Amino acid sequence: MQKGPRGGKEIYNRRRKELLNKLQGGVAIIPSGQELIRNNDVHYPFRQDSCFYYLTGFIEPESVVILDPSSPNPFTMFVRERDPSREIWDGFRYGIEGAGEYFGPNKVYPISEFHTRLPEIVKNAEKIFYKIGENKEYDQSIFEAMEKARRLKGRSGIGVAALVDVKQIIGEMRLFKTPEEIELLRKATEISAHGHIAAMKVCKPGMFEYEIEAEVEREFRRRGADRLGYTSIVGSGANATVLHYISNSDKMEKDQLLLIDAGAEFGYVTGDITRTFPVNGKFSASQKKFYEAVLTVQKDCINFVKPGGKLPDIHAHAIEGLTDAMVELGLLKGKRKELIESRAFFKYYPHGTSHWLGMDVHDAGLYSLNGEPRKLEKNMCFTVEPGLYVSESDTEAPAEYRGMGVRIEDDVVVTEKGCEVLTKLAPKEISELEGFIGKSV
Ligand SMILES: [Mn+2]
Repeated sequence: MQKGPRGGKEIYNRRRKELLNKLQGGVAIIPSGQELIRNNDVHYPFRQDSCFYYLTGFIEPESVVILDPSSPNPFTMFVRERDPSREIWDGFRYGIEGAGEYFGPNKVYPISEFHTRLPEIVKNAEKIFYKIGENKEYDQSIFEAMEKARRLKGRSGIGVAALVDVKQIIGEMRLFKTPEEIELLRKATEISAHGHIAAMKVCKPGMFEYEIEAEVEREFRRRGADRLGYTSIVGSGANATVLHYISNSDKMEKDQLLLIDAGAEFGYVTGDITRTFPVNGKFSASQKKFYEAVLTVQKDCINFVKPGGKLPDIHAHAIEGLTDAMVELGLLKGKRKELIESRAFFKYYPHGTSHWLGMDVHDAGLYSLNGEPRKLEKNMCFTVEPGLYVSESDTEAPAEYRGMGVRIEDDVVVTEKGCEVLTKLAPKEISELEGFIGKSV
């Protein structure tokens, strides 16, 4: 086993230094992710909390990081102690010594001492940087420690410290990707694209959605993905119109479209790709018309990405294009402007066009600054994912489009003049798709 944080200590050291500079007058308390019981003595697979990982590269649960810029020991870790009997079952732990040796803290304590040491940690802080609501036990300890610190100040009249959401501050750091983060994103999105290609190749009428799901995820793992970035959506026919369809349990019929929204996580960053294609490998005339409308809009939106642009402008662009398509396809009647003002388009395009992407599929970072949508800057990473969905029961829609759902999603990173499409390996042109589908041998 390779010891220490992935990519070496330096990356995490740099991130902590940057955060420490933003914590003047305060102390940050950042707990690890929590192990969750699924049933009885079985846990859900553990994945480290993204902010905690971002600052440490440490992947064990039951840990806390303290960052205190006013202390001679600005970086403290609380971790699990080594436990040979538990390690037989659960595997290696770094313990106090290992965490100290490999992760670079100034001080390390056993996690069992966290609650008793906390009042001392927060005693002089004017601000506590913490994320409330993720762990009730820590919430309680921190409130109690803050109250205790106030009481220790006697009749001074000084109130409790201010509580600041540390995730917002770390989120702003995470929003701007460094070269090594972009490299990881390239890898995660490349693996993700290969998963989609693998699915296209084996797809045949009569297969079940879960077989496609298995194929996508097999390819992810085969190529070294750590896990999924989110639960895979594999929806054929009208299931594609259910935005978060994850049961993936139906049999796929020859005249249906199949929508796959799946992304691989690699090195704690994830891809997020959606592709839609005909189960039998050949677009029918109506499928083609419907699909091409979304594809044209999607490509236009990508061309629209550049520094200084804004996500709401890209979304507005998608809405305009898709509303025109809705009229063209006979889904709506009227003028573009009115259909947008009345939000009539929302019936067929009920979601946003983009979200930040990174360690989390819906990544951290503010969308607005001072009440205004923020400008795109170099090294921001996000998705472009317009779609069009017609409910099966929509008797107002032309019969040929009922139960049809198409979404096309790519991941982009903003460059000097435009953007790099990280997911370009995943086919989306009709001719390309038709060349791949069902061509496994
Ligand atoms: Mn997405």
